[in-house]
Amino acid sequence: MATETKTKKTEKTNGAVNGKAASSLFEAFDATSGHKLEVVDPNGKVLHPEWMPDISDELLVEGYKMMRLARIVDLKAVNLQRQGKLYTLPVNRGQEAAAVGSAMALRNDDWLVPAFREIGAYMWHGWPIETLYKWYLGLEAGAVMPEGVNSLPTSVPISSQVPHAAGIGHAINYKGLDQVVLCYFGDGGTSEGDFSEGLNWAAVFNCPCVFFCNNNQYAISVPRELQTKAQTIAQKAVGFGLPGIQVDGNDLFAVYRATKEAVDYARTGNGPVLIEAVTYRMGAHTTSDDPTKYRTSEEEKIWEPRDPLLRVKKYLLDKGLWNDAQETAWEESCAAKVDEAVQHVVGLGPNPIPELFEDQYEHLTNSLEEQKADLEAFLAWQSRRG
Ligand SMILES: Cc1ncc(C[n+]2csc(CCOP(=O)(O)OP(=O)(O)O)c2C)c(N)n1
Repeated sequence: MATETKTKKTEKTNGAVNGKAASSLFEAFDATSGHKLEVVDPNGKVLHPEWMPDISDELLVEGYKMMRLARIVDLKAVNLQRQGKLYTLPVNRGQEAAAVGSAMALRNDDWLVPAFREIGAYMWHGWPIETLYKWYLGLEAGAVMPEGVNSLPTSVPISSQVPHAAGIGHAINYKGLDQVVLCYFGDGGTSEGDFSEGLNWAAVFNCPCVFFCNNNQYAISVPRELQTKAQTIAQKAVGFGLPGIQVDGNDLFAVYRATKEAVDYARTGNGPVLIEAVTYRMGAHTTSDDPTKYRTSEEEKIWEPRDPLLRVKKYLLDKGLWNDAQETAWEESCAAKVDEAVQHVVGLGPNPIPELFEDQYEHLTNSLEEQKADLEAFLAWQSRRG
């Protein structure tokens, strides 16, 4: 049964894998062309109307509102961490267009496979704010999706989620469904074996996966130039035999256009696509990192005016789709929502010890039993010491 499905799919889509069914977008921005898809400039002016996505004003405003909410959730989390109320967390500032613009291209029943820096994508796809903060607090509940939200939890081991995404795509094919998987990872993630294994599997078995690389210029302190000798990350698609496209990751319009096209391409049986979103991690890698050790303030200043929120806001203001009073009202309502979630979550305290261990296997392995006993002994010693 499985082999039959696989054979049919491969026959049906061989042409597409060889590029014949690639849409004009993937042809114009072929991964080897050196072209990057940009639609709107940092001042909110349309640079390339020919690539403007088919997007309603309402959807655009919703996208902007989600980006703004994501920024507020992120800043609040960093503040709380600085007060010792949350643990180490990854900072999202600067990557809101990449996260929201890509998730906007999904259907509700599609699958989201996040890395750890996509607050806007999580929320767009249905993760409650509370769940995000639970995860930042190290609670097991922060990794449990509510009923009906098709998403894996946050993945901290770099790129380990990529083969999972390929596996979900394979299951979708096997079941004859028409869902798509959107899987995120960073530029550093593309150096991992899991990245290659996942993309290769998805390509060979024609899985409906969109692989989305947030190229935010650094993997902790390692700059993109030391990560790979490839000219672009999008180029890596060529070796796997699938379309690859580089987009301005700070441009909501470009990200949405490319992801929507990739999602449609994957959904209609053509197999995976690799998108490289060129963006910038404006904050630190995590709250325990000090970026002044490896990058300059001059570089940070170059990226400041390219803030992804500014560009959509300017576009919306110019078109009369948004105004300052709406901005203030939205910010206030976001702050209230975030405060409510925080009040609920921060009072919950740290994970109880058994929960850290009990969801892994039906019966704890000897090694986990030992780890649990060690942790209990350590905590007992710590509390005796005061
Ligand atoms: C398999 C694995 N190796 C190392 C780490 C430690 N680590 C955490 S984040 C990170 C850098 C990731 O960089 P990138 O993939 O570019 O994503 P970004 O953090 O920039 O979003 C590393 C090496 C890890 N979490 N998992």
